[in-house]
Amino acid sequence: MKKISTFIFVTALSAFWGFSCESASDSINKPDDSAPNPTAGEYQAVVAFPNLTFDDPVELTHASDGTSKLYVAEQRGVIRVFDNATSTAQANVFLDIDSKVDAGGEMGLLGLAFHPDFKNNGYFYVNYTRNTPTRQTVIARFKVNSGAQTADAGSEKILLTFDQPYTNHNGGKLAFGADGYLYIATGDGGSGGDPQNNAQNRKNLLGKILRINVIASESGTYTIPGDNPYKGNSEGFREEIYAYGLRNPWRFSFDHTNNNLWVADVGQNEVEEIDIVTKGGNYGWKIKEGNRCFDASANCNQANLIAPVWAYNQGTDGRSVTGGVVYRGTKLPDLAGKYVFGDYVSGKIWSLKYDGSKATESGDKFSNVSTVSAFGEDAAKELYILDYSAGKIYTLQKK
Ligand SMILES: [Ca+2]
Ligand SMILES: [Ca+2]
Repeated sequence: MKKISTFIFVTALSAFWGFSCESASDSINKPDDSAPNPTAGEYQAVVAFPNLTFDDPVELTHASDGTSKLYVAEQRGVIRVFDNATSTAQANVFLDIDSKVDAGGEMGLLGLAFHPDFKNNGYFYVNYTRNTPTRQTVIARFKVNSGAQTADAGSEKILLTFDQPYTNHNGGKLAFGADGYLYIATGDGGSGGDPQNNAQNRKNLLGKILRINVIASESGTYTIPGDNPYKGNSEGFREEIYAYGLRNPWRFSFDHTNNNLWVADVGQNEVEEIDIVTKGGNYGWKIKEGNRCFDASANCNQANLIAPVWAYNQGTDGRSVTGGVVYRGTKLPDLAGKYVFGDYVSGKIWSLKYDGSKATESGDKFSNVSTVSAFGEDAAKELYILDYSAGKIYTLQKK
């Protein structure tokens, strides 16, 4: 077991960050059609599966296949599967690619997404940092064995690879949108301050949200969706790009009700931010960090940059945002339509209301979860919180 130091993870995830330069919020966000202004409540985090402990969990998801199974991705390169019940006694190994994954700091198995038709085709997709060659991100597809209890580690089809100039800022989340396309978060390549200016450079895949159309056949390839913003461009921009100007998008999710794409982008020296990402959008890094110019002495042309819907300064609230989900479950009606997220360093959890252009704090109170690495959902859209260091999965209860 390759235990990864929390310190390294924190340092890497939250390396540096900035704040000032007020800019008008972009108006292209779709209005939220959630329930009207739910009241604030008080919630406590409780361990959802007392008998289960995971090794550096970074993702929890399900396969939309009519079963009650949940899957947790462990950073070392293992996916475990278990029955979604409080009393579940064990989580079996579903896929083990530990031997090809370089896990440490922010590298490792970082994303897992099941094909929307997984029930019939058995395909799922992962994002991992491989060890040969070193510092290379891999987006790959695997297939379940018959019976669907385990995956076939030999079934790998690599869709896409790209080099990582530095070990940190690898993004890593994968998810299918309601459009059926696979969305992929990438970091700016790493180091601090994006020295290669990758996030603003549309000729590479770093510091982006990518969107591809996976081919669910034996070939395991992908095509570019017809309305990707740079499809067919003559400027040499990568056609996989959906949006750009991101530093280290650490977890994104879609609002099930209106498909808004919520992205948490980890700050550099001062500001953590939440974005609602739209096609072709430029989210500012490294011209801006959050709402302020990152390096005011450098060019800070904010034309066409989309401001975050919400941001917070580094300090007591934390210094490394972890993106969450817009709650659409039924057990906690007071949270309906609110975006629940956290900070890895402080363990603080918040909820935001969104009016279509701007998010505001809901006023809900939550107990902290230390080292919150990700939020997940089950088939009923109930919410889970992953504690990286303790390896525990939490859910929320109203006090
Ligand atoms: Ca990197
Ligand atoms: Ca930004």
